[in-house]
Amino acid sequence: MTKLLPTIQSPLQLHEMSLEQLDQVAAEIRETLCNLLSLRAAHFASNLGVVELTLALHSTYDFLQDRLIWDTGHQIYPQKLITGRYDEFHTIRTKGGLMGYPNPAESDYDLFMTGHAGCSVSTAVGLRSGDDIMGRDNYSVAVIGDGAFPSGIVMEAINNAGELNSKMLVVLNDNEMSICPRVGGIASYLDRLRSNKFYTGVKNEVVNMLNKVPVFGDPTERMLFQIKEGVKAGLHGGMMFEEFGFKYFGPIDGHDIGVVKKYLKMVREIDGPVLLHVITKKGHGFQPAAEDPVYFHTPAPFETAEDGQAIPKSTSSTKSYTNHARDAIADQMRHNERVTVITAAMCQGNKLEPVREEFPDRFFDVGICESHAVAFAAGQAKVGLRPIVDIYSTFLQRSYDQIFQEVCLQKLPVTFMLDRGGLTANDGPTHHGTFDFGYMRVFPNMVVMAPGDANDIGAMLDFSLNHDTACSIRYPKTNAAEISRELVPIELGKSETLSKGADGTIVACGISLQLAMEAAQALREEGLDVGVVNARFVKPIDTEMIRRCLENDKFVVTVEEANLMGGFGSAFLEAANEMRLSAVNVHRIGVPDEFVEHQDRSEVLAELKLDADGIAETCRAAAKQVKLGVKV
Ligand SMILES: Cc1ncc(C[n+]2csc(CCOP(=O)(O)OP(=O)(O)O)c2C)c(N)n1
Repeated sequence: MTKLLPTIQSPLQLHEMSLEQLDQVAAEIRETLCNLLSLRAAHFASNLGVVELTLALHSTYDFLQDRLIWDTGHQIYPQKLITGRYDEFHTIRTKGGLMGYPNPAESDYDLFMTGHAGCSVSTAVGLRSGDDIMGRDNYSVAVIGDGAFPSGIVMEAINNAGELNSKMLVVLNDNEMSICPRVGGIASYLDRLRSNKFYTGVKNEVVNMLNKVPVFGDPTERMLFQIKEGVKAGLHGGMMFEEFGFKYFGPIDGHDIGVVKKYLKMVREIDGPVLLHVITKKGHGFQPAAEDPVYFHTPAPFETAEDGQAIPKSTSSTKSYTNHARDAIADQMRHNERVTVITAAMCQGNKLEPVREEFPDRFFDVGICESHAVAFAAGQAKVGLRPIVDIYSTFLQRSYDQIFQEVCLQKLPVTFMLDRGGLTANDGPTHHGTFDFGYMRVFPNMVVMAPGDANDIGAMLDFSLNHDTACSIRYPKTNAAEISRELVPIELGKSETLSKGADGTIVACGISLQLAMEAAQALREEGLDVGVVNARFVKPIDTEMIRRCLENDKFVVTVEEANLMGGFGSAFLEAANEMRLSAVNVHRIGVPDEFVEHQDRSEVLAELKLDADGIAETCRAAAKQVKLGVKV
């Protein structure tokens, strides 16, 4: 059979296709996803789950006129494949290749660059409002998963859309999963909508009615009748949405392109906001992913055995920072009953499953609700607990005001374990955790730390849980080195000097420590004597160490996997200025004031001169500037 997918340059071609042809395209998309994504870590199960939904949307509407926002953005792959990016698809998540999230620079079909969950409905309401003001007669669609749906901002958007009576559609893609099984009251409500016989009856009634109407060229009168009946039927289910001014339809089978298309055609005729509840299955069409969607959210590269099982190609034997953090948390919970741990839907990413099993009463998955997670932790801290918010650095940005008001302003001892701090590589700009030094250190009552190696992480957690204000401990996604040395205990605002150098010092903050040591070793072999300091604290910063460096060293290089603006190096310069010490020979390496593209970790470190070679190169240049006679 001739393949159709490679011939699709524009989704408008889908409008001309029969349901059989659309089903064929769906199968080809699924095959393409399975072939490529087994070779490379990428979002897998979510994309397999929205193949038919994507085709139904793009074959019914024209999203160069209409507007489509995919919530979170990780399920954008089928859209990429049908919007002129099929030939480049093999480059996805590689340097210079397609991004693993929507990217307006790649295609006009990707409206916003997203990767954080929860904002699609707000954006769609805004698009609708803007298009209304501009006098455009188009349609605004948000597709949001049941995991993202409980995010507070979704409620804010629904509230607003109801009041504006926006002519728009929210497609609720209900696959019963966030990354882990979804949690909370809204999840239970959706379960009831899915399973209640009455609603199913209503659904069938509507489907039967719709089945009488041909997909193409419906006579207007029949369509109007159908809408009226549909609205009536909708009133019986989804009351919660109806109360907010939405018309609710569903649940419908999101893998049946014909059914979804019929509903899409129908709801477009309705004035005011509509919620279409679509049931899909994560991993649909690839058995191992359908059976274990948690693992297959972003699986490591795998091979498919003859019996259909997926076998990971390699596993790392070195323990990651995430695992060290998890073990340190569990250890603290074993010894202190006041310690709790809170995750915002990232139990799997933070490897917290064993903690969830061992301490079910002190483990809280609050869903994709970061603001709530932080305010909730503040409440627990107020009454005497020692909560740990275990969260990705980039997602904590969603709770900035709660860190300020609920935690710091109240001087509450909440511990923030910031995972994925630093450059997260192939995910790209939406996921790099490089802003946290800057955004955390500005708040009074906040201590900011970064472990230099695996040993530091447990010690820092122990320090934090015995400290009387909030503390943030940030560490990267990577494996954790164990630097052999006599361990110096963590002391507030004190760095650790690993080696002294007659010429200069590299002050490394966090993950860069190991690379700084490699750079120093290489430089020593060239005759440049450079010492290495493990900064440990961004705040309070070690002013004694800074004074010592600036008074004795010919140059200092600060290194951090964080934005230079507001980061550790900035804090270093501020402290120097406070002490009225000259910092002209201080050189900072970190992330410049721009968004960093997706690429492999080694590539991004090299690009930003954050690898051992880059650190050494900066030291040589610094030495040359102070005329240390080094060949550069
Ligand atoms: C603000 C935010 N918090 C956490 C995440 C991590 N995350 C990525 S996908 C996902 C689950 C999303 O579930 P759902 O909305 O149901 O979408 P599906 O995977 O089913 O497509 C989570 C928690 C994120 N992307 N953004």
